[in-house]
Amino acid sequence: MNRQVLALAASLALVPTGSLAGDLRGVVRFQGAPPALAPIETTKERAVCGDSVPDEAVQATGGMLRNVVVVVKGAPAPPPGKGVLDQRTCRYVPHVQALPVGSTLDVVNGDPTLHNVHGYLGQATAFNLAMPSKDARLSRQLKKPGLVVVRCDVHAWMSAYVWVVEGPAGVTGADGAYAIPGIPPGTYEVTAWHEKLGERQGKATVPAEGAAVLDFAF
Ligand SMILES: [Cu+2]
Repeated sequence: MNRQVLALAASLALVPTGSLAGDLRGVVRFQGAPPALAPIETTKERAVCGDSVPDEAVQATGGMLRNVVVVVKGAPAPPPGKGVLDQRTCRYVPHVQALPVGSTLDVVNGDPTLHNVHGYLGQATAFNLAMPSKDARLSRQLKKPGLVVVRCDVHAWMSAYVWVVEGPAGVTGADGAYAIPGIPPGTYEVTAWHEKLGERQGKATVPAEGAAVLDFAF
């Protein structure tokens, strides 16, 4: 091997192989007294839906905010995966989720009644699925990035949010915490989104090993 080839081989050995990756984690706090949201009264099919469903718009317990979507901009998206959107007693479960672009969403009807699952990407219809029977299951590929707002054309109170993301993402749990693994080392802009409270921006430097911590407050 001549010198040039050796130098090339040495430089290639320094190229990250993708195995170097850190995590981003943190908590999202809710400042002030959380709003007392009254249950939403159902208006039909109470045998299936119950008399009311919880208002899930702002879920803050102990100062920690649930259902915030945290997205790392500029980092490669994880490979497409699979998400599930279930319908239980005329609610969507989960209420908020984030999936890499290209993922498949399995929509399940857990209720013995007709739900019409209507997903909007902006003003456009992303999917529109009539699901008349219990345990019906339909799959749709989420080909375009963006926020898909899901509504039921039968039960006006039903809503869910599916973020189709182009970067690594996580959603806060009831404890307000999120964790996003497998991010290549670097400095990134990070966005935190909440369905009612809007967006917050942050910046994080993810190490090659271990975790960066980035907290948000709404
Ligand atoms: Cu419905």
